[in-house]
Amino acid sequence: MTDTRVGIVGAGPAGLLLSYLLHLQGIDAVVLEARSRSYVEQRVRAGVCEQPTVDLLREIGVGARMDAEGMPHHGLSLRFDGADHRINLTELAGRCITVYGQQEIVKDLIAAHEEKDLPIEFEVSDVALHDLDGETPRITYTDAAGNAQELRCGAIAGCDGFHGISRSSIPDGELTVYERHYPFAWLGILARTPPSHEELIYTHHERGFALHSMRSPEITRLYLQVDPNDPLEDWPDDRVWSELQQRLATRDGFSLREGPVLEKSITPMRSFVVEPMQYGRLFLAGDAAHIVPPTGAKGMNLAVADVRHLAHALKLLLRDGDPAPAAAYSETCLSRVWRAEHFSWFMTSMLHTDPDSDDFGRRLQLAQLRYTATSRAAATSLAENYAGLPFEGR
Ligand code: RFL
Ligand code: PHB
Repeated sequence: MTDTRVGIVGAGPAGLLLSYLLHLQGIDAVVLEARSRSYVEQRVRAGVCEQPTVDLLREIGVGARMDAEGMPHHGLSLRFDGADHRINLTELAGRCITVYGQQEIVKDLIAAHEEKDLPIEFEVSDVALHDLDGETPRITYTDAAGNAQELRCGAIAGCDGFHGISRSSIPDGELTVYERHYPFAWLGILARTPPSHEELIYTHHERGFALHSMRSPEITRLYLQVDPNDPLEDWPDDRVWSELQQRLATRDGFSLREGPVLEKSITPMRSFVVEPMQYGRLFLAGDAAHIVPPTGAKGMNLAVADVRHLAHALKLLLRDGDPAPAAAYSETCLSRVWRAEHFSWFMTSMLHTDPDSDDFGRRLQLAQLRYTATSRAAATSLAENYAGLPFEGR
């Protein structure tokens, strides 16, 4: 049996950042991760960091590589009716986004742990949570060497993503689930070719949504709306490129660069929130508590906002004996979560082609797109949400 103040399940952005923030506040934590270090460092996911995320990473001293290699973008394009309509984020919202891969943030946080000798255990299994409603909850697990282990904690953070065990360790009847499924999925590719445009392009097309993004001056990231039942084998590279070419075409002859496909996967889209995000001394953060469809680029950014609150609340609970911020954790997080849920649903509904919609619905989408592109008020609303609303409180 080992003692730690906080046991953290999951070494994604939520778990790693929480552990580091706790360390900076003098609170011991141990991170337990089911996968290997190389797996979590290679997993291709988010690309867009909103301004408050960038500011926080800088403030805590893990932003050096992001500042050197990340790409600040001051605008984005909405592409519809065969033309681009630029939203100037910096002018409208006074802040911008930085394109920097989630796995690069994960690498930077793991390196920061290594430098300070902070514990992360990779390749653990059989993780189970116990005594959540008492003051010393426990985590049992099998370590990478196959030995049974037990961690006695002051609090547990469930940062183990949508498919983790933390949320389902909460007794039946304690949580309310709010969710919505969409009749489409995203097929994402990473291609070895320079981006074809200097900014992100969110495209609404009758054949379906498409997104042009990037990871570096040499690597392009592209997404296509596909049927959620499509097997990946139905999408050989030449079909992906042909579809991207058709959807991204403009009246003035946009040219999409093609190149070798380095990674390809299909992600279903859903909106999901549990309330409350805590039970006893277990606190859920990030995808373990909520999922947004990726169209608003909010999932990782929400995980960052959650753990920023959680680190502060746990410091007060465990170091200063003040239980109030921990008791209010869920309520504090949920107002930002629901704002992001709404924004992500809004972007998704405006930009995708809904197979269950009708001509009336399609006209409404175009009316919304044209309004967003031409009204400063509507564009400002998109810009301030997309670039990230300020963290409120602490
Ligand atoms: P993660 O990243 O899923 O990490 C959870 C970790 O927990 C581990 N785990 C366990 N460990 C121990 N025991 C168990 N029983 C465990 N079960 C699971 C897992 O191995 C994993 O390492 O959750 P976290 O930290 O909450 O982070 C959330 C983000 O990963 C997610 O919200 C974003 O990737 C969403 N997202 C985007 N977010 C943005 O902010 N901006 C974007 O541009 C953006 N683009 C995206 C996205 C997600 C996408 N996909 C693939 C879902 C684009 C895509 C295509
Ligand atoms: C990405 O670059 O992976 C990306 C960009 C914007 C999104 C989602 C994902 O909305």
